[in-house]
Amino acid sequence: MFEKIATAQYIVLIAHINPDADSLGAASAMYTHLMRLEKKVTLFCMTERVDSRLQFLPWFDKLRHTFPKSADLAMSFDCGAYKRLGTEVACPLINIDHHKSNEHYGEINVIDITAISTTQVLFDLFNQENIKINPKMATALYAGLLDDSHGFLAPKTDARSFKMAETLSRAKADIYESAEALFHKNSLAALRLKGLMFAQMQLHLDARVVVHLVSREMMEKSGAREVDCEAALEESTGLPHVEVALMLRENRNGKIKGSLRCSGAHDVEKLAALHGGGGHQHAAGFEVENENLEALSEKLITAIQKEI
Ligand SMILES: [Mn+2]
Repeated sequence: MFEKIATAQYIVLIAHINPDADSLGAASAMYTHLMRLEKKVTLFCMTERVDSRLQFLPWFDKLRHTFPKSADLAMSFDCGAYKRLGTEVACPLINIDHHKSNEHYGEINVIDITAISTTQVLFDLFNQENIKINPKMATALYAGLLDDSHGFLAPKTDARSFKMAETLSRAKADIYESAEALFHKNSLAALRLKGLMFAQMQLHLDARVVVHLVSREMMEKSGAREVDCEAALEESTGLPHVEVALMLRENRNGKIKGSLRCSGAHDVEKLAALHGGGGHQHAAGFEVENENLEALSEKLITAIQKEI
């Protein structure tokens, strides 16, 4: 992989559509490394309205939304499926990821499904190559670790996660700013949406399944952004007895976005895959067309019932 980088002149770093701190953090850390190598680099993401909480990431202001035709190498970060790139990529592509469902669409695929975040895959690669991690890179790598481990609460959190956090802390990652941005700061709109979501939350199958249906009206009434919904979903998994949490949201494009969370031995990735989606065992998502919230919710509750 690093030989490929050495011979490339113009490299595009791709964060997935609706990027999170892991995807954009990994791309940001690589951006710093490539700038040091004096490469021409573009930080690319198809989504134009990127979650503003991610503004603390180094090079956030360098994000571009048009894929440069003249690039001779592309690298994707945290994109399990080719369609998550949001664009066609004609040049050679290096695919760096940690999703079990990764489609291996790259010319080179560096997939470590034991890693808690894509930034952990990249952290290991940097270490193997003795690449020095400066404070900017440390913050970007830490952000992905913190977000994908849900603040070191996810089941996959282990000694390797804390070892990486320690190394990045020593490398002067901005730990406080990452925590503030990703887990503490909240907009009024997001809090209002949460209120609406919890007021209308449904419990099914002896309260083992929690369902949130988020209409366009709720989004507009609260003024919240699509990304704000996930926080309420996460929180509802903390209820005693809840094993699976489902959220269905009407998107601006008329499609319905589904998000699933679960605990224990359950696997929501399988459920998401039934609807063309993907993710991880305990957190997965999908998007469907020509459905309505209630009917889709009933179908999913039946599917969940079979799994739990
Ligand atoms: Mn990830």
